[in-house]
Formats: sequence, C-alpha cells, structure tokens
Amino acid sequence: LAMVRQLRQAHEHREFELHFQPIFDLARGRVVALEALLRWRQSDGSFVPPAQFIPLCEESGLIVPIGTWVLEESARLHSRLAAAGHGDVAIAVNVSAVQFEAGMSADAIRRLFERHKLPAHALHLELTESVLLRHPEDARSLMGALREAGLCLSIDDFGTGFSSMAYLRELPLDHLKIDRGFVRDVTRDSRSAAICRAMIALGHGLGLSIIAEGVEEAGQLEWLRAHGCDQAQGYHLGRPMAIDALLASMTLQA
Ligand code: G
Ligand code: G
Ligand code: MN
Ligand code: NA
Repeated sequence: LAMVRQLRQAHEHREFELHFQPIFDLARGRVVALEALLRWRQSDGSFVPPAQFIPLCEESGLIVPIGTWVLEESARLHSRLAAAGHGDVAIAVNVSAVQFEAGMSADAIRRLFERHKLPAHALHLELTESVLLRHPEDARSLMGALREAGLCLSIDDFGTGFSSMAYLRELPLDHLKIDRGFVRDVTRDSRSAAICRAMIALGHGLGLSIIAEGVEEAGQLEWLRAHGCDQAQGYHLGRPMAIDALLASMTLQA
C-alpha cells in the first residue's frame, strides 16, 4: 500500500510530532497532566489527523516503532517540563492494543524512566477497553508490572467499548476517562447525566480518579465539578497545542 510506505517514511524522516492537551484538576484549578496526541506534519505545514493514519499504523504494525518513539519523546518533554518548574505535571500517552501486546515491556519502561531520570508517575498510559479484553490474563500481569515500573494507568473512552465490570474489579488502574460522548449532553439529557453520575460513583468506589473528556462548555464543567468529577479536558479548557505554545501558556498562568 502506498499509504503504508508513506507512513514508514514519515516515521524515518521524523515527520510525526506530538501536540499536548492540558488536563485540569477541578478542585485545585490547575494543570495536572498533558495528553500527548500524535500529529503528522505535511510539507505545507498542515497536519493529517490521527483518525486518518492510526488505523493503518495499527494494521501494518508500524504503530509499534511509532509508539516507542511517542514514549521516548514524551519522556524527553517531561524533562523539559521539569526544567521549566512543572515536574509534577504528568504526560498521558495513548497506547493501542497492537502496541500494548507487541511493543510494551516493564523492563523497557524501567530503562526509559532511568534514562530520562523520570520521577514515578511522570507518565500515564491511556489504554482502551479493547486492550483489556483480547487477552485479559496477559493484560493484567503486564499492567501490574508496568505500574510497578512507575507508570499510572488509565482506561480511555470508558463506556464506549465492551465495558465489563469484571475487568474493572481485576485490573490495576489509576484513572477512568469518561468518553466525550457522555459529557456532550450531560447538562441537557437526563440519561447522559445518569450515566456520568454512575461512572463517577463506580470509579470512586474502586479508588480511581475520574477524568472527563470533551468538555466544550462552561455548563458541562460546572456540572462535573458539582458531581465530584476529579479532572477534565476539552476545547473549553484548552486545545491540543505544540509544546512551546503550551509551555508559554503555563508560564503565564503561574
Ligand atoms: O487527536 P485526535 O482527537 O484526532 O486523536 C484521535 C485518536 O487518535 C484518539 O482516539 C487518540 O487516542 C488516538 N491517538 C492520538 N495520539 C496517539 C498515539 O500517540 N498513539 C496511539 N496509539 N493513538 C493515538
Ligand atoms: O480517544 P481519545 O480520548 O484519546 O481522543 C482524544 C481526542 O479528542 C484528541 O484527538 C483530541 O483532539 C480530541 N478532543 C479533545 N478535546 C475535545 C473536545 O472538547 N471536543 C472534541 N470533539 N474533541 C476533543
Ligand atoms: Mn486518550
Ligand atoms: Na477518549
């Protein structure tokens, strides 16, 4: 496929970059994490969105070396954050199922933390439900080992896949991310509100902190804060940005 060849070249020629979206703690009103989002830069300066190339990276296996690069780059940027006085801000990295199964090991993560002198919890992994369901026993033992190596683990897009209460009970997790589809109508639709309330209660009952995605309106933010949601991200709070722009905005806030 021509597109796969282009993607391999893009990786070799370092045409991928990471943008970062802030995640806010709602009680303290400050940035506690940045979600790293892969972007493919074109020669005219525009970006191809991930929805258009990540599925192909997964099918071709290219997501494994690209994902390794994303982790390395995130670790490097965490050191920059620390140097700018924001070492307590974590970087959250998306990991797809193929990459989790073929490209992740606790040893590699331990070496990454050592190489970059990262403090524990400097990096979060965002896993989707598909990661957990294909080989639940393997997933559970790898997650335990990764967590011991210093990572925090989140379930991404919670509620959109084949959610199972069994895996929530069994798996070592730190955060649950409420999918933006439930947040969108939370102030207008009693069913969305019921689901968000239930997810917050469920997560808290299991000792997890809850992150709401896709907050686009002040009213959604107020609802989430009033209902005990811990953290939030979305266009209302901050768009994904290149690291230099983001560091400048964080410095202005401080
Ligand atoms: O940035 P955007 O909303 O267009 O991202 C679309 C999708 O691409 C999201 O589901 C996100 O999780 C995924 N994605 C973004 N960056 C990465 C990455 O570095 N690795 C993987 N595996 N998925 C990513
Ligand atoms: O699947 P995942 O949750 O990783 O997807 C993250 C994607 O959501 C990113 O590509 C980001 O661009 C997008 N995103 C972030 N905030 C918002 C928002 O407020 N509204 C919408 N529609 N998308 C958002
Ligand atoms: Mn995510
Ligand atoms: Na999500």
